Amino acid sequence: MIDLRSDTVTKPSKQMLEFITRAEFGDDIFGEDPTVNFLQKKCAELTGKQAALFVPSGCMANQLAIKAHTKPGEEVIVEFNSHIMNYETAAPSIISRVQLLPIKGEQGIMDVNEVKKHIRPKEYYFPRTSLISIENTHNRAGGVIQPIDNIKEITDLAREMNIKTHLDGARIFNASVETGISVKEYASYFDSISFCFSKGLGAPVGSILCGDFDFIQIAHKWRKILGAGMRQVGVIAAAALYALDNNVERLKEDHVKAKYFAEKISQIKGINVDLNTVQTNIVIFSTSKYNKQDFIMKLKEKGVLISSGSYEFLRAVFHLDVQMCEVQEAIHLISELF
Ligand code: TLP
Repeated sequence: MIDLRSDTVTKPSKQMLEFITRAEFGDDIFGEDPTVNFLQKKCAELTGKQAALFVPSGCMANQLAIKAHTKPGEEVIVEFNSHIMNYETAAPSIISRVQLLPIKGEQGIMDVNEVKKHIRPKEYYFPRTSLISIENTHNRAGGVIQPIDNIKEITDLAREMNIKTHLDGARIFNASVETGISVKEYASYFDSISFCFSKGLGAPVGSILCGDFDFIQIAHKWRKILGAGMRQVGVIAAAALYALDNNVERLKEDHVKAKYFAEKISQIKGINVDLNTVQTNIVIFSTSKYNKQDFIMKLKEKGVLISSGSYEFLRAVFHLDVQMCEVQEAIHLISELF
């Protein structure tokens, strides 16, 4: 099977598994896992933040950020198609008891004036806007990179209005290798940043949340409350370290595969792709010939797995477990359906 459903499907490589066997472990509830401590320190340095917290998933990282930045009854501005808005089971309403205010962006990119319009005035009957979150790269928009000037404008506005900012940087390394802007620079505009080891970086599990000491202290407590205090978790932190040391630069190869795939399928009559959105490792496309689920099924029968993106869109994601020859094979098999 050629699995293009997500970059989360990657399996740990032999070298990664060997690296894990050489790592040292301890009980992280006592703060004694040297591998976790090293990973957290490394990520804090990498993002230029005071501290970092290793968590099981990107969802947990985002939810801990919302919890630590807000109080119940407040409001969080997110983009309409963001992961937090769509794929996190309305967790902000459960865990943080806050309301999300979605703003429709252009390809996932919010306009600063729209954001400004939606910041609540101080009248007592409004909720307080306490957090703005930006997703970079933007998953549902097709791996779109948030322009740095736009990030600066929105985060400057937030600071002026005393509003915290969070970067859902699940795929921030994809943005960074493509633009040459360091993760530290991207992070510098935000109060907190999360990113995932379990996506294009190829680790089996894990994400990290970075921010200042007080913020991470609250997140740490809430990680425990949510039952994700982990013990000899250096086992997976080691995989994350291996991923950081070995799998960042190669993300560019996934972008080449995605762009090649998008270019080729855009030439098939009956397939629509907006090539402008294909900036990193995700391709969002649609077809007028098939209904979405039928297309996914037919392609599966041929040996290619893709997923359903948002609404009418289909999604193919490129990662380290899909080789260029498999990309070509997938294009060939798709073209046979037309
Ligand atoms: N995205 C997954 C699915 O949930 C859609 C995927 O296959 O792309 N932020 C962003 C921008 C994400 O894309 C994801 C996962 C997360 C957060 C959550 O990460 P996990 O799955 O580790 O909780």
